Amino acid sequence: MRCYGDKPKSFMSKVPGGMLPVIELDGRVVKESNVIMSLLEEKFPEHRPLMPPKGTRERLRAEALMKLERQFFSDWLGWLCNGWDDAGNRRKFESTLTLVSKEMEAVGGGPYFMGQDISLVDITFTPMLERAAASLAYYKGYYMRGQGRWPAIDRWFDAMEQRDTYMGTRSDYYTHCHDLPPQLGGCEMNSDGKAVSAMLDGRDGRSWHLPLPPLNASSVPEPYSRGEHPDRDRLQAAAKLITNREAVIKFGLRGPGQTEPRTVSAPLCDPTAFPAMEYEASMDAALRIAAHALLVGTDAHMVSEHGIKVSTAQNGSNMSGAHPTTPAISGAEYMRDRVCVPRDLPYPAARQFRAHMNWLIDQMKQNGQK
Ligand SMILES: N[C@@H](CCC(=O)N[C@@H](CS)C(=O)NCC(=O)O)C(=O)O
Repeated sequence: MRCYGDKPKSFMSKVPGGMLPVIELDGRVVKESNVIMSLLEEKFPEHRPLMPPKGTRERLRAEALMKLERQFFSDWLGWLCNGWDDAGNRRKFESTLTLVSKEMEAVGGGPYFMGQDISLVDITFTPMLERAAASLAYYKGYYMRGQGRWPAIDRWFDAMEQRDTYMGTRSDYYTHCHDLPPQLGGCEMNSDGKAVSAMLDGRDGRSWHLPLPPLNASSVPEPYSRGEHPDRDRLQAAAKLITNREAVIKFGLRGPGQTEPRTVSAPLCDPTAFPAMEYEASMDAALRIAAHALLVGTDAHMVSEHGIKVSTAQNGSNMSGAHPTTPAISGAEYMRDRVCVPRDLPYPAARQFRAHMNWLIDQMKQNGQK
């Protein structure tokens, strides 16, 4: 599996299968995530243990919960990746989710599987629960969170999302829904998924456009229990854009650089894409307008007429039929669709960035019509 391009030779020589995660500890290369977690637990005992001591009832329960995670994984994919027997696969998934939820409630005082404190059980479940919530909303129009049906699952997510360590690794629904199919070999959309996927992809004409609706723990389709701070989120997006100016321009210019439709296993992550640097001046001018709007607002009178003119001055005469549009527009679209959470920005800031890219695109299109 090489969904995201070739890995360096130095890595492949140690991990011939090319799979992640992997660690090298005391000269030993360890590849399975559950083995990695146990090894770290064993090698670095100077912290609160994340597993109960061997031979205790709690330990047996933790081990049984690890097996339940495998069942959850299998029933989640059994529904997500199959187009047949939608109702049956959904029932199977729901009955396992109910078991998971009951286990979260089993030890009083929750919110975690083993009670008050996070453990390896939570860490094992985290990637699967997070991806299940995202992918089932997108492909099946099905909300696991925030519906009142599994309050223990909601409490678990809320508790996890108060942890900075978790938020440093957590993706948003959009990112997951586009990185899962290359890994899984495809996901199956049912008729309920169509409207939700349009919302999550910003294709509904509203969800990625200004003014953005408020973001909170009961937001649909993507709840966000920490809420948002729009001013700070916009500032964060602007800071990232400005401090990475050169790399961002080059990345955006991959948009007009794609002269042919490309067949890559992960369309949003094309390791062989190349930038059309001849349009650098336009892309730079366009992104300056976006940075300005993120910092001070989008009021029409604040938008620099000059900037818009520069950003749209170059026409795509060097571009083939694949993108018969202004290069800076194609660049802004390319970037809008590829902002990755959390690699590039946290979700609330990424959302602001995507919406400001759409606003910028509208400004450039309107200028083209004048
Ligand atoms: N059993 C492994 C799963 C390994 C695995 O499937 N890794 C995927 C990412 S989740 C991978 O490395 N894919 C390689 C690629 O896409 O290039 C574990 O849990 O550690």
